[in-house]
Amino acid sequence: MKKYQNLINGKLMDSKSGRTFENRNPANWDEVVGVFPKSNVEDLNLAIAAAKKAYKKWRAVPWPKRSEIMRRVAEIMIEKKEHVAQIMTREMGKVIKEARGDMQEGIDTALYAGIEGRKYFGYTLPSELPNKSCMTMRDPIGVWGLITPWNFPIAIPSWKIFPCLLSGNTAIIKPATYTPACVGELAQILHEAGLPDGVLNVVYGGGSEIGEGLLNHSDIAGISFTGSSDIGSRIGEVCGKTLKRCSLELGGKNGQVVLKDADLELALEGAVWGAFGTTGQRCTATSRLIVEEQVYDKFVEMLKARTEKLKLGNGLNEDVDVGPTVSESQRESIHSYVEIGKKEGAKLITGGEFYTEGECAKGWFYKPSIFIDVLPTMRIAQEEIFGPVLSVIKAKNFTEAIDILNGTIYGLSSSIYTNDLNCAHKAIERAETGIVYINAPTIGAECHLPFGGMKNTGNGHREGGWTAYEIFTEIKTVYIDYSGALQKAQIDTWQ
Ligand code: UN1
Repeated sequence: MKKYQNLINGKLMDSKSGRTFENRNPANWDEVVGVFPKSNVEDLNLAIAAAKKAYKKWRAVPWPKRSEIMRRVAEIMIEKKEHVAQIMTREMGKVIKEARGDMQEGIDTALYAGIEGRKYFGYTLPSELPNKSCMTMRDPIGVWGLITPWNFPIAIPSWKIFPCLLSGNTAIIKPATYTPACVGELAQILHEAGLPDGVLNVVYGGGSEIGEGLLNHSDIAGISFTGSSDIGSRIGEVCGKTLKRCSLELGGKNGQVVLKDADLELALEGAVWGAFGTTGQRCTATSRLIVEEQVYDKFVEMLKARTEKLKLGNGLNEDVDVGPTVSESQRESIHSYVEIGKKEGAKLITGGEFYTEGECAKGWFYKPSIFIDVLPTMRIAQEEIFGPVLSVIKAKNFTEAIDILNGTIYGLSSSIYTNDLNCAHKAIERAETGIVYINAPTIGAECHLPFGGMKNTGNGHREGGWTAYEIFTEIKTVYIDYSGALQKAQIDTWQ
């Protein structure tokens, strides 16, 4: 068990409140992973003041120099990959292979930031008037509040921290209370890499105190949040009122479509990985499987058999496929959806209960669960469950499958398995999701491409790639008049 402290202005410190909280291993609730300060508004105000002070100097550091720090971050993350991956598995349960992948996504994002600082260009444009030039450049925005979830404890903080800081902003990060240790390790890496004091501050604590505090503080220029649509909508409301920049990455109800001509073995591997990888706790997880009727019965049979082979257990064991859910309350919430599904008349063909074999009795394990004969209107086909529950829906044909795919309030990720080129292209055109996969599962986005969703999944921003830098910067338009005379746009003519 390790004691973590807030990081404010480059110094590690306890909360002024004197309060602490623990986080525990969801695979073995007896194990305390770390103890963290339960911060209050006084801590937060100190952090915001430090970030405000650091901003002036940091924004003046040339982009390529800021970029060099990010490259160094990547190097240290590579050295510490296994160490942090082990902490991650212990603090939120994902299996060790996936924890390494999560860390790798952070490394890739840092490497991307390590070159982006040398190539972040604007536009140059001609002027309507002679002896005048025009261009655009990008400015940082100020002090950001970064509020991150527990399901990708390194990757998602990395998506926010690196572009935010590389753009010349400073920030306060409030990590999820289930996964504070990973962010603590990441902040330490940033400081080892030479990040100046106050540029990134870590304040641990709950959403109602620290999240709300960030949201309502007049010195915070922007909020970047990943989490539920309910909280996101509240954040958007306050940011709208106070005119803060706001980027929201919210819920999903992602569907995988399997058409009659698909390679069923391939579609099967995709469905099992998409639905039960990370114990279904990804915003990109496959939550609905939409299967064309000609192959429905066969595919359901294959799916049940394959799912029942998955090995549950402590994610630190290399041969385990599915780890625990993150907490007791998360498991309860997942189970309540299974009860809802049964009441709605869907047919549960496997799972639907806690898994308590041997050592697993000490953790929050839930059996991978499949409902078949689900109707698109049922709650289990509409609401985000965030757990290992897959709803299988039968579709008459391609057109109906795409209608079902699009028939939710969310629009993050979708997947279509087919060997018919025309269907693949039609699906790409019609899918109302920010990410579309052809012959690949709904999970597995790469850090150099835009990541985000349509409809209630967000508010139009895209993390990842170059688009993340659009979130964290303002465009500045510059006109340079070298005529030596007053030239009036729209009034003077060139003749
Ligand atoms: C998330 O689920 O919140 O595409 C992020 C994926 C990962 C990121 C998921 N690279 O599944």
